[in-house]
Parts: sequence; structure tokens; C-alpha cells
Amino acid sequence: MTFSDAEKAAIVSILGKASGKVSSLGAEALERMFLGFPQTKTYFNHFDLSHGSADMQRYGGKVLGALAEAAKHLDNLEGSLSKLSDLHAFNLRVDPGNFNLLSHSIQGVLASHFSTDFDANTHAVFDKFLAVVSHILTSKYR
Ligand code: HNI
Repeated sequence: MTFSDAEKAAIVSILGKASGKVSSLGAEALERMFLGFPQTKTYFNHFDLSHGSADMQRYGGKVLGALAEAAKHLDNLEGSLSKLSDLHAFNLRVDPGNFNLLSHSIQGVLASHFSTDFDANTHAVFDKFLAVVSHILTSKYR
């Protein structure tokens, strides 16, 4: 899957808006996921899942940080996400269906915080980006 220059610019731009607050936005995305899709909590038994907890901030920051890092390698996402792909497939064994639920939650956060920038076009492009990332992170399951 490739991205056009315009798509790359839209992905980098919206993640740039989020860059100063990845922990709080990431925590919010997780909170949306856990509230909307409680079955996703099973992977986080070891976390304090209360609103804004240190665990939520830390892991939320890692997820959005990983997306920001991935956005620097849009021509080689497989390579840049290889280690994370191993982790999710071999160690964590997260059911692939959950990636859609997290992607949906992340988009809800971006839409609510950056309503002007997260227009229909950016939404469509970011959805493609998250689908590609999710596909890669679930590609090694056997
Ligand atoms: Ni995910 C760990 C990124 C989807 C459950 N995950 C990570 C780490 C990153 C990361 C980064 C930390 C790696 C490290 O510390 O070396 N995860 C991502 C990204 C997506 C994603 C970019 C999708 C966009 N992860 C999911 C989903 C689930 C999930 C959908 C389950 C619902 N991830 C985990 C769990 C851990 C994890 C569980 C370990 C957390 C911990 O700290 O113990």
C-alpha cells in the first residue's frame, strides 16, 4: 500500500497537531476504547484503567508516539514497524479485531480535539494510515 504526497502531508500534519500532547490524547483514546468496547480491557489486567491514570498516559503516549514515528517512514512502514509487529503477534497475541476498535477510538479523539483540521479528507486518509499500520501489526500472526 502506498501513500500519495498529499496523503503523506495530511498524516504528518494531523499527527503534528497531536505531537505536544501524545500522552493525554493517547490516554483519552484508550479510555474511549475501554468504555466503548469493554472486551479490550482483557489485555490490560495489569493496568490501572481509571480516568487519566499513569498507566493510561504512559501506554497512550506510546501508541500515539509509535504512530508519529511510523509517519516518518511512510515509504517503509513494514520495516519500521517490524519490531512492534513481532511484539503484538508473538508476545501479546492481541486479537486482530481489536485494532479496528483502537483505530476507531483514536479517530474519535482526533476529531474531537482538532475538528477543523480533521476534515473528511484527513479522516479518510488517516483511516487508511491506521488500516495499513494495523495490517502490519497483525501480519505475523500464525
Ligand atoms: Ni499495543 C504495547 C503500539 C494496538 C495491546 N503497543 C505496545 C507498545 C507500543 C504499542 C508502542 C509498547 C512497546 C514497548 O514497550 O516496547 N499498539 C501499538 C499501536 C497499535 C497498538 C501503534 C495500533 C495502532 N495494542 C494494540 C491493541 C491492543 C494492544 C489493539 C489490545 C487491545 N500493546 C498492547 C499491550 C501492550 C502493548 C497489552 C503491552 C503494554 C504494557 O506496557 O504492558
